[in-house]
Amino acid sequence: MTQIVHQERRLVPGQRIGVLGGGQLGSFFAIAAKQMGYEVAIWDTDPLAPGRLWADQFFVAPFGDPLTCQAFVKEARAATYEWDNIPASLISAIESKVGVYPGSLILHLLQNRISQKERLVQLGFPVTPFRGIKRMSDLVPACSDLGTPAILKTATSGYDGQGQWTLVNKWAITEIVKSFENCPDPETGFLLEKWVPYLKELSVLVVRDGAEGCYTYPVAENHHEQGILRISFVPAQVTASIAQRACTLSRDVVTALEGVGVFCVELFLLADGQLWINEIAPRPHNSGHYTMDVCTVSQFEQQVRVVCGLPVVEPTLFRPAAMVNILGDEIDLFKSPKQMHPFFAIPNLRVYHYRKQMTKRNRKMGHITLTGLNADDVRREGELVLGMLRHCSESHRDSSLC
Ligand code: AIR
Repeated sequence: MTQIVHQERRLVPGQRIGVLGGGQLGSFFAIAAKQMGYEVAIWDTDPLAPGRLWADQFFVAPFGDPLTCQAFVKEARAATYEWDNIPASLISAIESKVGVYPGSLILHLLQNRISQKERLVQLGFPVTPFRGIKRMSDLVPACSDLGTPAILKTATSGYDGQGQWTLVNKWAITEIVKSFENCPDPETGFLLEKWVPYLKELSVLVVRDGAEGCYTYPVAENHHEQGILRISFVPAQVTASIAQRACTLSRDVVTALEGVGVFCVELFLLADGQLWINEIAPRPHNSGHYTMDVCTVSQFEQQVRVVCGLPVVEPTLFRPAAMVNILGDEIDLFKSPKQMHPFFAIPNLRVYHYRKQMTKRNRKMGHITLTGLNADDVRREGELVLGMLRHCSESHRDSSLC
């Protein structure tokens, strides 16, 4: 795959930016872009994708549809994407006409977990021990080699905990081998990762314009449930030296990969203070939503700036924040005034409703941000609100059954 580098990117308000993907990340991008005077064309495969509500123009077609691709590049003066699974070949085709940030080469590299890890190792960055699994018959030897527990992830496509299995023992491995005897995608295969007894999961947003500008956001501390981000705190409760090392490592890796755009580097902090890279996403990230509430410039505005060739800037955090995801039918609480009021009565709380038409178990339907002056208080309040969300939706579920 080759990538044409478009040196000149200087979009002015009134011109249109193309976005591949119209989920919550594409929607927040569109809101930031429109606030800055730009127009936005969104392309999604789902006619009900929330991005349709914010876009000036909305294309619905499978990614790769040649006619839509033609129409898209006619409209857009530059483009970006909000989902790692957009085919890199489509980004490459768009790139032959207009600049896309991040480009097709880095997307191609990062969207396959095996090639991503191999490249990081080649560049000398610390990663979790792993094996690429091309055939299911490779799994048993790889498990004995790495040891269990281990996590099996599809090499491509999985996100938000989908396409991941925890292998705890031999029995689980045999079950997996059986269920994948007809491996759905033998071409791309799986990544097997040793389970790391980490202390904390951290993430750092990096914005890089490809020239001099490269900045990191403060480190976020993330707590997952079933592979899905549940709650995130900023700044992370780590020492200043760990925070600094996390930011330097994240900036270094995006620079080494020559990334241009907004990236999120997910890290594991081990008990001995080591930091290992878990995964890099070539886009804004769920753990960076706090930037819309407590930073001088949000992750989405920085993405607009990179795409339009405007200066990217060093972000400043005004206040600590906690971010709680609203998952699955928890969003139903926001259909009833009685259920919603207690949340809106909390003065330092904001609700973001993604307006997804279909509720699915564990689907990200919205999020809540809490802000305050004291990091410990915000952390406590974040946990309380998460408890409230869980408790109220359980009662709501029970009462709807009656
Ligand atoms: N997303 C992208 N990578 C990971 C995530 N969570 C965001 C993007 C994408 C949306 O989640 O905004 O469009 C897809 O969410 P869903 O609920 O439709 O699967």
